[in-house]
Amino acid sequence: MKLDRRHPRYASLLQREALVKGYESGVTALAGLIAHGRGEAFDYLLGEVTTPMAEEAAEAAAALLLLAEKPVISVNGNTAMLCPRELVDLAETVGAELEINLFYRSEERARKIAEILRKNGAKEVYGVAPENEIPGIASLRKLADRAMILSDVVLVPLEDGDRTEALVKAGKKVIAIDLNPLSRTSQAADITIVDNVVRAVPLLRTKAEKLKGKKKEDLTRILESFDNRRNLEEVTKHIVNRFIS
Ligand code: PTJ
Repeated sequence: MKLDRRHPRYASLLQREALVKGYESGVTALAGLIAHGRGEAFDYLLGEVTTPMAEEAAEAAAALLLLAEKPVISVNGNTAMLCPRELVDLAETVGAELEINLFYRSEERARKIAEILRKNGAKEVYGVAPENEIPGIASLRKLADRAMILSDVVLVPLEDGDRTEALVKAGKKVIAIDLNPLSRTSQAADITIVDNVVRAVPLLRTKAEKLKGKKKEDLTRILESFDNRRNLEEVTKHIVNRFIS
């Protein structure tokens, strides 16, 4: 179907179309479409814009990624369709590895996602045939490649609570991107950017570009002044206020 740019929900329709295409080509899980619908509902409540709270969280996240020694960006079937180029560009800006991690894992899906990332400029992609495990995860999300095992900071866009909690337990700093401020992932992460991945990933890169020349002490100061709990409370209040006003 040809989408009309003047349609008031053009951006949203584009995302839906990308995910439907992803499902038809075996990249996105069927449940990924449902997960996106839940995300859309929260995005609607946020006004489909990046809030000042998300800006603040993205700045802290960019500082953390730049301070990291071995950062990793986790990629699944939704993000591979929604923002592949942006993920690759962000990885390059902050010196992170890209690792595929799937809830509905099959090697074929992982290979297709790796192919998409490579087409978008990734030189190395981890997670196609992972041989290690992160303890404490009931699903196949437990599988981890070398990059994830060695990582100190992990960016998890569209994650489930189990793995977020397990990664924190394994001593990693976790940055989540999740439109639902109440999800277990949002609550368990060290930094949560409550925003749509299609806006949050490029925003993170812009913030990282701006902070790249800063001294370690300045980055640490940005990080230490960020309070995830307070940020999540402010986002939740923002949603409630939009509802009642
Ligand atoms: O590709 P796979 O096999 O790893 O499967 C991926 C899904 C998405 C099915 C899997 O990760 C899953 O079940 O996710 P959940 O537990 O439904 O969580 C998805 C979370 O992401 C929810 O809190 C949604 O609100 C949020 N979300 C959905 N779409 C977006 C989003 N957050 C940011 N941007 C989005 N576009």
